[in-house]
Amino acid sequence: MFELVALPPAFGMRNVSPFCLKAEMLLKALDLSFTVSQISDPRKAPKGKLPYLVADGRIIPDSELITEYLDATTQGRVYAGLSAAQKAQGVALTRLAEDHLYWIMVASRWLDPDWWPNVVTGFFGELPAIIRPIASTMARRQVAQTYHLQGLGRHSLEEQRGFAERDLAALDAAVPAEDFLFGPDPGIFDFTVASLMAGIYDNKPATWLTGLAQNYENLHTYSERVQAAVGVYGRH
Ligand SMILES: N[C@@H](CCC(=O)N[C@@H](CS)C(=O)NCC(=O)O)C(=O)O
Repeated sequence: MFELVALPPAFGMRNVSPFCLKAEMLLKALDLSFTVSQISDPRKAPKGKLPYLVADGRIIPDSELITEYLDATTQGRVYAGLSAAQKAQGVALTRLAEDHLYWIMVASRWLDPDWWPNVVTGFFGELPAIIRPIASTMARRQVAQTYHLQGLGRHSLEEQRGFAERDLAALDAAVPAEDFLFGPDPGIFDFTVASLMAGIYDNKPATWLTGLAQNYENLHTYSERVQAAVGVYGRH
C-alpha cells in the first residue's frame, strides 16, 4: 500500500497541485493500491515541496522521482512500449509544462492582485486570523522572488500573456485530437500535460490564464479525455 502525500483541496480543485495530480493519475493507471493524505505546509515535506510518496518504508519526494521509482518497481510498466523518440518528446513536453507554463499558472494565481484573495483563503484559510496576513504576505513575496529569478517575472503582464499563448499553442498542436500522445491508452506524459491543464481550466474562479487556455479547444478536450480515461479528475 502506497501513501501519496499531497496538498489539500483548494480553488474548487480536489487535487490542486499538478505534480500531486500527475502522481495520483499514475498510481491509479498502474492499478496500485494507495491512499492520498494531505499536508497544507509543503515546508514539512522532505524537500519542501509536494508530493512525496511513502513506499515500503521509503520516502520518495518529487513526482518525477516517484515516476522513476514506480517504473523500476513495476518492471518498466511506466514507459513500456515507448520508443526513444517518443520518450524524448514526452520529456520535452514535460519541461515545457512543468518548468515554464506551470510558473505562469502560479503567477496567475499568486501575483494577480485581483485573484490574490483566493490564495489567502484557499492556502492560508485554516491559519488563525491573526497570523494569516503575515504568513500569506511572506509566502507571496517568496513566490514573486522565485518568479523573478526564473525570469518570467521580469516581463510585463502583456509579455507574460504572450509567453503563455505560445506554450498553450504548442501544447494544443502537440496533443492528438483522438486517443493519447503515444497510443490508445493514456500514459505518464499524458498525465503530466492533463494534470497541469486541469489546474488551469478548472480552478475557481477563473484566472487570466484560464481565459487564454479556453481558446485552445483541442487541448481542453484532450485534458478531459485523459482525466476520464484514468478516472482521476483534478476538480471535485
Ligand atoms: N519538481 C517537483 C515540483 C513540486 C512542486 O513544485 N510542488 C509545489 C506544489 S504544486 C510545492 O510544493 N510548492 C511549495 C514551494 O515551492 O514552496 C515535482 O515534480 O514534484
